[in-house]
Amino acid sequence: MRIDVVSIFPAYLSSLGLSLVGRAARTGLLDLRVHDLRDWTDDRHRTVDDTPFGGGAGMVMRPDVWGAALDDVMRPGPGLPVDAHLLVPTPSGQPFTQRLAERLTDESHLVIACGRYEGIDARVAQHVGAQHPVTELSIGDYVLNGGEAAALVVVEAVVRLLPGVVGNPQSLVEESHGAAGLLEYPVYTKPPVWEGLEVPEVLLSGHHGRVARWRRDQALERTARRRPDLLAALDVAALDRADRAL
Ligand code: 6GU
Repeated sequence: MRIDVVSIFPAYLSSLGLSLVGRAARTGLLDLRVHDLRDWTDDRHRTVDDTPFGGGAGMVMRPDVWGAALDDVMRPGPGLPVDAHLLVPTPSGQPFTQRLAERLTDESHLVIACGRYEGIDARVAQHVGAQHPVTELSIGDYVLNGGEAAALVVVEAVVRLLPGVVGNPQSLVEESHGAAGLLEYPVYTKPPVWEGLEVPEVLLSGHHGRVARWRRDQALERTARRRPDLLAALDVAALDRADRAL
């Protein structure tokens, strides 16, 4: 997969060179490139924003600069995948979920446009949308200063799902927001007593059936307490079938 990120703070994205994403890039599973939006300006001050039509506070990012940047970065070329998909992180986007991350793993080329200030002139998404899929997405119901932190989130969530990136694919199966739709159960390691706190007895029992039943109950209880919205969205018949299998 190829991923291009465009930002006025390319250094913000330098952590993508670390850990699992960095290794995926070094081993060739991922072709990751970060660009400075100001490389597409043509004035001495390298201006990327201007005042909003209609008035109001703050500044809006200029369509001409973003248009030039995205026309270049999204253009199919030698060795470049044909259809790039543009992602625009914004608090007014559709929710970024595990399901969306899974769908994005089917893309061969993602381009992430990180806006700042009050956002990017709306015509940029229209212009790119005439040639490419465009998804405006939000990573949660809170406001950030720009799309960079969201771009880090999206890249990590998508890249860890690519074949060969996570060492043990089984660790992708049981996690929170997996297919079961439940939060993950609590986990423990040695020592069995720490600071007077004991690991639940069932986990030391060696009884796989009881362990599986306990974990399932914990996942259900956690989900009910912390995310009743997730529990309400689950298919009751599917829940029952999964329970009877234990
Ligand atoms: Cl994706 N971008 C910005 N700027 N703020 C956000 C966000 C994204 N998601 C939540 N808040």
